[in-house]
Amino acid sequence: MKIDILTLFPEMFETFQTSSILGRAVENELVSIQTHNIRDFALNKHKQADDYPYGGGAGMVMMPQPLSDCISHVLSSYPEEKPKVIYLSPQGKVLTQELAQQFSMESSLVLLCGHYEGIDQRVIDKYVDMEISIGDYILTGGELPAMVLVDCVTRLIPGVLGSSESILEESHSAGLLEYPQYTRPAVYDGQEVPPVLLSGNHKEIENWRRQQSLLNTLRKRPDLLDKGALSKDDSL
Ligand code: 4FD
Repeated sequence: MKIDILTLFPEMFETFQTSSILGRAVENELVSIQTHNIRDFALNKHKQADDYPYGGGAGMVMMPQPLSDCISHVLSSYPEEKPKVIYLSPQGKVLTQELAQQFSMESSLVLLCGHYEGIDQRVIDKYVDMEISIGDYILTGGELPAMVLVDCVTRLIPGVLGSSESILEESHSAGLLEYPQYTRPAVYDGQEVPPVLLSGNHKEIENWRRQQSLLNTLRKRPDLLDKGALSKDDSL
């Protein structure tokens, strides 16, 4: 997958795309990330990319010209299938695992990161296919939301996760919270690992984990149980 990110702060994406699982995915060419500095498209001599809002009010608005020219430049590198243009904004549809799954099937994505009070509405009207929010809170810019989207979409691309990080098991517990995890030693600071996990009985372990997932979900996120996560054999 090819991902273009349009931002006033491309440096924020440097460690992000060279670290951890995403760094490895980039290295293995399963994903490529290009950042574009919107300021490079400003024509005025101060390289200004924001201006005061018409009608008055607090804050600044990103000007249409530098952003439009940056988007046109990026889209012109796709002569065939045009990628979805996604604007990260508090007004967007809230990102879910299901949406991330849909995005992971795309061959390319273009992400617009707004700053200040956002971007001129005419750019949204002309170019944006989808507005996405990562939750009901306000940040200083769309860069962190863009990273969240890239991270959760990238890990769904086949080959990005190794077998030990597999997402296969996640479908088993779809819509539920995870069961608790333990690693060595078997006794730590006087606290024991649940004995069933040391039993070697795979059926028993699977049943225990399902029960723990259900209990976790009931206690912490009961709202999820209404959304079709329960199967006919579950009982609490
Ligand atoms: N909840 C989110 C996205 C961006 C953001 C911005 C308009 C402000 C939160 C457009 C206003 C972008 C989110 C930048 N804050 N701040 O996903």
